[in-house]
This record gives sequence, structure tokens and C-alpha cells, in this order.
Amino acid sequence: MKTSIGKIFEGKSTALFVCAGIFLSVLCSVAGTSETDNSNEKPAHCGFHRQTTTKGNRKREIRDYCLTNDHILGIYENTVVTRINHLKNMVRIESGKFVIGTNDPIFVADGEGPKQQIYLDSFYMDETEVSNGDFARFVDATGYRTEAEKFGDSFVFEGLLGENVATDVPLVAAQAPWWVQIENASWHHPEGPDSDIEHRIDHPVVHVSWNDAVAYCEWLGKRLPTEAEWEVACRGGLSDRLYPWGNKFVPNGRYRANTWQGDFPTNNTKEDGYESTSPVTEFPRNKYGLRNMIGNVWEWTFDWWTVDVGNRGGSTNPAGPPHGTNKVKKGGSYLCHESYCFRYRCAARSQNTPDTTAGNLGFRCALSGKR
Ligand SMILES: [Ca+2]
Ligand SMILES: [Ca+2]
Repeated sequence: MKTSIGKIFEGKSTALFVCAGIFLSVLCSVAGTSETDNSNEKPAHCGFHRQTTTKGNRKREIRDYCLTNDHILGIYENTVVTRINHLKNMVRIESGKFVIGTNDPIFVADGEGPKQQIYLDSFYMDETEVSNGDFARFVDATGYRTEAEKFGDSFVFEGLLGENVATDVPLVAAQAPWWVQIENASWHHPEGPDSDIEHRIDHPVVHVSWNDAVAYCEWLGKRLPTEAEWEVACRGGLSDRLYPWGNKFVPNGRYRANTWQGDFPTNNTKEDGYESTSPVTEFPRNKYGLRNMIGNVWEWTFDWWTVDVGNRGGSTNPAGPPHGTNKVKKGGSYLCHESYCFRYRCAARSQNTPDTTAGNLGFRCALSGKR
């Protein structure tokens, strides 16, 4: 059976990576990336930065820092967040205790709850989803071929296809008839061979499998975030809120994420401005400085899927169960509507086999803070 959408489908064999393992990753990074690692450089200027902010009745004091190349974004709920210039477009989230999950699950069967208190070591998180431009640089440097390209097809939302294409393609599943299997759809031909990414170079890369995502992150010396890291990053220092910014989805009439408005799957009113993907830099940052943690595209995480909270690796740096069939994805996508896929919440979760690819599934990378 072909690689496909959701747990109702079988997986395919694991692909060989162009850059597998830390050693090769380093070699590939040296050979193929223009990223500059200034971690051994002396501080650009050393001083101390103090800033006091008042929010409501709460007074927050930014700690003193000796600034190197980093720029302090702020401190939220006792979590220090800094922009790391030598780790381009990443933020550092300091170690601490966090609460993930919810005691008010929307989808109980997904294992959204109960809430858990966990401890995480410090880590870095990409500010945005990986873009087509980012992925193109990886492919140019390594010659990497994605699993969708090797398999010869991927899955596209029917509403994004031209009429001629849509009438000729087989449906994937009765449960989700809006997904169609398109020959030669891939990251650079998102709706099939007649489409391209010329005007979407800053949109998130899609049609990438979990295996493809791992290969990309390793090329940069990074890795996928664990589910716990992803959820902590999504919450942006807020406690027990649905979204990265609070509980109201459209505060002050301003959209903060790319989902589906109207009637799914027949009428997308695009009130947020986008029918399909949006640029990875669109929509406001959360308090950690991260964009599109919910919506735009689903994001792969490191963890194997289980609904059993007791089997997700404990309370210290949990990284999921040791084995599994599907990988956890988080955040929902531009196709999610409250009536159908109300999973554009930080606690929400879903799953796909590691070789699944689709037009609404992407990723971002993370990196351990202890290096
Ligand atoms: Ca939208
Ligand atoms: Ca996203």
C-alpha cells in the first residue's frame, strides 16, 4: 500500500539518508552549508543589560546578562528566551519545569491529557517552520532526494488541484476523501508536476517525511524537537492556554495563525488571508519569538506515538516511547477547521507513519542547549 495519510495506512521501508549520523552530519555541514558557527568567537561586546517591565500588577525583571552575540528577547514566566545569532533564526529556551497536556481534552482518544509537570534541559528551537528556500539549499548541497520523490507520489488536498487533475486521480480514503494521491507531487511540485514553488520560496516545505525532516536537521547539526519541547515552545510561557497567545482564537479581530475559515472541505473563506500555506514569517510571534507553532503546516516531532501518558519517557526530558509505528505531529495546518480538525492547539497531537508525506505536513528543527 502506498504511503498515506494517518494511521489507517501502512508504512514503507525506511530511506537511506544522504547525511546520516553525527559524523556525517558534521561533514555535510562543513561541505554544504553557508551557516557560520561563531560559538568559539569572543563576545562582540561584554556588558550587562537590565530591563524592567511591568505587565498588569506583575513586575518582571530581566536578569543581568553579559551579552555576546546574543540578543535578549525577554523573560516570560521565569523562562529566559534569547536570540542566538550564531545559531541563525533559533531561540534558546532555558531549562526548567513546565506543564504540558490538558485536563480538558477535546480529543480524549488522542491522549491530550492529563496535564503533566515535566523538566526540560535548555534547548534551541527554530523560529519558523523550515521553508522551501531552506530545503532547496539542503538539496543543492547534498543532492538529497525525498521519499515522495523516490516513491513517485504524494498526497494533496483536492481543493488545491486544477479541475482536470482532480477528476482523474483516485481517492485515498473514504474517511478523508479530500486527499488525492498525485503522481510526482513533491516538495518542489506541491500540487504535481505542473506546479512549482517559484512564488512560495518563503513558504514551509511540504511533502517531506519524518525521515526527510531528520536528514535535513542532521545536515545542520540539529535534530527534531521532542513532543514535549515542541509543546513547551508552542505555549510560549503561558499556562494552560489553548493557543500560543491565549484562549481567544482571533483576539481583537486579528488572525494569528493560518487555519481554515468557512465550511470544510468545500468553502474556504480565507479570512486569515491564505487558502493554502503562508510564508513562514507571516503571523505574529509568540512570547518565545516563535511563529506558526499552530496552523500553516503540521510539524513532525521526534517521538513515537502513544496515547498512554505513562509511556512517554517520564517527567525528565521525555522523548516518547522507545518503539512505535507512527510519529507524533503537532500544531494542525491550513486545512484544520474547528468543525473537523480542532487540533490547532498546543496540547493537541496527531500521528503519521515516518514515511508519510502530504501537502500540509512540514517541520522545524531543534538543538540541545547542552553542547
Ligand atoms: Ca487559511
Ligand atoms: Ca505549524
